[in-house]
Amino acid sequence: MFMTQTMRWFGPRDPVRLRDIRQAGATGIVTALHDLPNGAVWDHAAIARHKAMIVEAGLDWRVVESLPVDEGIKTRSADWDRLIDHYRQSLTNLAANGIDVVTYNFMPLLDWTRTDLHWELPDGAQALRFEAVAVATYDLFILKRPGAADAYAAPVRAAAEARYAAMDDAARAGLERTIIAGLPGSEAGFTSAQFLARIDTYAGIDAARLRDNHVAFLQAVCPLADALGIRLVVHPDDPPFAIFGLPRVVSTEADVADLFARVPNASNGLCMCTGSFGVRADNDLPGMVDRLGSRIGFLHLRSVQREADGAFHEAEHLGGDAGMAAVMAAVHRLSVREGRSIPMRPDHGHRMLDDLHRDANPGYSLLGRMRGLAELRGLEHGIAHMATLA
Ligand code: CS2
Ligand code: MN
Repeated sequence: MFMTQTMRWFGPRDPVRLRDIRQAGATGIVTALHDLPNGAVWDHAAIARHKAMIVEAGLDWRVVESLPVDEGIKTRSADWDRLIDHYRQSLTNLAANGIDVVTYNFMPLLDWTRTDLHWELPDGAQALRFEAVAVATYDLFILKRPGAADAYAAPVRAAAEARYAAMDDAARAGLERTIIAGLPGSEAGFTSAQFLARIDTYAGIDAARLRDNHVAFLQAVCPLADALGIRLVVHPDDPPFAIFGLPRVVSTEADVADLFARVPNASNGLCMCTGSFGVRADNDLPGMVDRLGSRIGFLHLRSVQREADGAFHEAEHLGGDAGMAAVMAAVHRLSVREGRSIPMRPDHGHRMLDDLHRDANPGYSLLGRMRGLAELRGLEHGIAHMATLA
């Protein structure tokens, strides 16, 4: 039983076309109704139209990524009931269209965050990179968040100060854009003034409160998802630690194990992202696949290379720190054990070859993802074959 190979598609405006994805060897599509604002109901007809384009191209809409959880749900604001009702209606309409894996995340305000979208590798390809000093530079000197100084050790503050002084206005604006303007697939962008105001909405919400709010959300939607046969899979925090003083509560194996203990419903599942979890050396990725197995409804396979001082960049899929062969062996064991073809995507890829001269969403150019998918597919086939000889 092999994984179901998919790629993410951002809809008709994505420079990568459905036909390209099909030629890359994927059979499934991961997508969302990207034009709708957070909190809106995904109506049946709009889902059906989106699906028809995919089917027309010979592909299958396998996974939703993401059905965004509105900030009002994360903060338990006054319109919580209405927003939950919208979420439930969207799930119902997705199920009616035959879609049964729905990804979401529970990160306050910011979805995935990087500080450099075009970091040049020795071979001339470009990778996404995260640098803690760049975050501190933005936080302390551009955002000027009250209390930010307490969040950084003295050497990081000093490095950030020197960094800021050496940047011209364009470089400062570029850093701001990269951090808060919203990456592809993230749900909203901000200006710094808006971001500061939104950070305030989390003033009384520490990690314990955010966990409670996450549990309340799941308790409100999982019984319906169970009945619809939908797996709701949470994507881990990226990066997997608190930034800008905002709590993050889906960063470790213990975090997700706690979530499954508190909300045991079958629909409460995980998007196992080896890139996001893999930023932390204390996350044992193959062990997580073994132990969380039946909860895993979707796989994001990619690898990061950890660097000094809390920085990391996205490595080749079989390189970096993930230890992809051991992860894949665990995935293979899981799919054999459960007789299940788990949907996967190569997550991000390097910008390389002709894609260096073409527009694409950062992380989502075609050729780097095609390379990653091909390597992962080959690895799985090799592991499956060796298992038959053992
Ligand atoms: C990111 C995230 O993993 C990723 O590629 O693009 O935007 C991810 O899709 C969301 O956090 C899932 O809700
Ligand atoms: Mn991911």
